Amino acid sequence: MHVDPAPATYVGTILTAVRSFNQMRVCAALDDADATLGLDVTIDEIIFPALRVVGTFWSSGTLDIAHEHLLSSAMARWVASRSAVLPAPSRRGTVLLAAGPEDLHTLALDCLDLLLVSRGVEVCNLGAQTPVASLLVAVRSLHPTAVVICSHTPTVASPAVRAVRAIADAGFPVYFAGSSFSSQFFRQNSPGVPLDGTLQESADLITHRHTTPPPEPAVLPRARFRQSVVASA
Ligand code: B12
Repeated sequence: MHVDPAPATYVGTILTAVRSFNQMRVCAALDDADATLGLDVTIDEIIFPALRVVGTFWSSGTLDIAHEHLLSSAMARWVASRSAVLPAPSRRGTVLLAAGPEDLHTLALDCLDLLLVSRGVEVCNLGAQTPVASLLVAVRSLHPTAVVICSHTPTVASPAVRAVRAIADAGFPVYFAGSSFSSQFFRQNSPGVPLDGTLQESADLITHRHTTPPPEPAVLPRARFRQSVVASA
């Protein structure tokens, strides 16, 4: 009997690969997980937990920063290669993604990008360290149906909070994600909607609230089609 490995087994495989600096093995484990468990599960139950474990081991000194860099770049490479094989967007509405003005943490944003594109959504991803003024330039040109600001560094949370406020003031729906936005004071006094759930939930919510499916192809009932062909003959 064939039993597919559980997500935790893949996380274990990835951590072993990270310890031995084997980037190819990280990507191979992600390919295998994607093929057996699907993209949403691979991101929420394998990529995110692996990042959390490596982040914790790095801060406690159990792993070196080099291990974290190896995992980050392997994951970035895998996400980019997975994005490259997705079909063109089919839904109406563009979603704008950006990291906070001083934030280098882009991986979660890139994972959300991948999940949105896999649902047929058009995404414009500005990536790391997007200044507030530049964010506004993009917003005014693109007219996105929603904007997501992501920040994971509490020490640089203030500029990220300013980015959220600026988007709301410009009149666009704005969401925020990441540990920089965990302050209750910010949440109670600021516009914007938190994305606290899984990435799959966030991608579903944004897709359904802020984009629309492609129009149905016009279908002519068969009998009427035949009549119109006969009449025109
Ligand atoms: C990878 C990484 C890096 C990489 C980033 C590479 C890249 N391209 O993204 C690099 C090396 C650049 C980096 C740098 C730094 N990092 Co760093 N990093 C991480 C790590 C390991 C993963 C970050 C990540 O992607 N998290 C995503 C998920 C795993 O985070 P989560 O909080 O569990 O997410 C939940 C929710 O917040 C939500 N969510 C989170 N993000 C998102 C995004 C979206 C779009 C959605 C919808 C939902 C969502 O979903 C989850 C719940 O299901 C984390 C560890 C961690 N636990 O996050 C540290 C971490 C965030 N980094 C940390 C630190 C301190 C730094 C540095 C300051 C280190 C330094 N001294 O230079 C710098 C900051 C640089 C800067 N100005 O931004 C600390 C932050 C400490 C804190 N909270 O107080 C952490 C927590 C590590 C730690 N344990 O100490 N980092």
